[in-house]
Amino acid sequence: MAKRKLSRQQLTRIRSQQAEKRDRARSVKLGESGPESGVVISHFGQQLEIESLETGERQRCYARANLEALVTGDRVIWRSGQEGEGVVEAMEPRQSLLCRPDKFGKLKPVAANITRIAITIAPEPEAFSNLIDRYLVAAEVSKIPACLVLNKADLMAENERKAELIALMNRYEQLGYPCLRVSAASRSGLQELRQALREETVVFVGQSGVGKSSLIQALLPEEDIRVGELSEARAKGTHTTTAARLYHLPEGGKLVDSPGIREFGLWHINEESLLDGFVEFHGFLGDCRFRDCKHFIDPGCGLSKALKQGKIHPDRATSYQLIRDSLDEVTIR
Ligand SMILES: Nc1nc2c(ncn2[C@@H]2O[C@H](COP(=O)(O)OP(=O)(O)O)[C@@H](O)[C@H]2O)c(=O)[nH]1
Ligand SMILES: [Mg+2]
Ligand SMILES: [Zn+2]
Repeated sequence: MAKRKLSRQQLTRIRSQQAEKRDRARSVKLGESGPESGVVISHFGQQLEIESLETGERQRCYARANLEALVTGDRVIWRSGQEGEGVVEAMEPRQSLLCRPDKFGKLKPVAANITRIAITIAPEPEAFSNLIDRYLVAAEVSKIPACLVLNKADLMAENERKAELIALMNRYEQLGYPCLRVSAASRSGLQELRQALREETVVFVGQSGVGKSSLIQALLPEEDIRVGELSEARAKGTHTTTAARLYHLPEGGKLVDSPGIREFGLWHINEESLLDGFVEFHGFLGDCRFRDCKHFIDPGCGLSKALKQGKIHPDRATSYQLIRDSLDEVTIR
């Protein structure tokens, strides 16, 4: 059979059909690229900023409607797309979840997969062990390991409570909470702090004025963190909902920050879970005479006995009772 000769017209048509197919294939690749692993950096209303764990590329995406509310730090499966048209398909199981109440008192998740809560204290404003214990209870209840960061170490030399503060840090160290001494101002201890955070996803919590913003700024020199501003207080007053944001620490590790997270505290605690936060009490609970013992008050209390024997520190016993008495005020039911 003679080779069929194509007319010029036919050739043109075939060529354009092929080009069309190629274009379509390319656009399919762009619009429907394969699923990737990602992490939620932050969110803006309905949209999420996703970072690819494979390429580091960031894109604003929508989440499939059937997903539960995603928060900063969530690991996701997503597909990139044209700008703003990427889609989050699924959420990976969470290792941990930090929650706080919204303005209606309803608990809302604010950050996922946090691995370390850095409770920040300073020589001034004065560090009350009662407040530290509140943060510790909240951390234990969330099942997130805590550590203590004593900032403003440069003010220690002339501080009249220096010995007290050192003893306090030692006590927490003995309870198993790593303690670091740093100064955002003189930059002492910062390298140790960076080192300690290299494998972590950390949040800094603590009372206003201890230097959280200053520390975060020191850890993230490229970012513009507002230091010395009453951003927390202002956020509280106006119910500003500043979404948490995930930052990469230059030497490894991640940091999640928002005014709401810094206030993270004792929200969802009942008497039973309060005991979770006092790790050294656990071994003595079996010694209480009554199953529903009101610890340190009821006769035959195992914790009272341990206190008398010096196995529980008096400050922790006092702290436990103070928090228990205040639970009705702070618990959001
Ligand atoms: N002396 C000293 N002052 C500090 C240090 N870190 C922070 N400050 C100061 O403490 C104040 C509160 O700091 P800020 O970072 O805003 O605290 P935040 O409320 O915990 O975020 C500011 O005036 C800071 O300049 C430090 O290491 N040493
Ligand atoms: Mg601040
Ligand atoms: Zn008891």
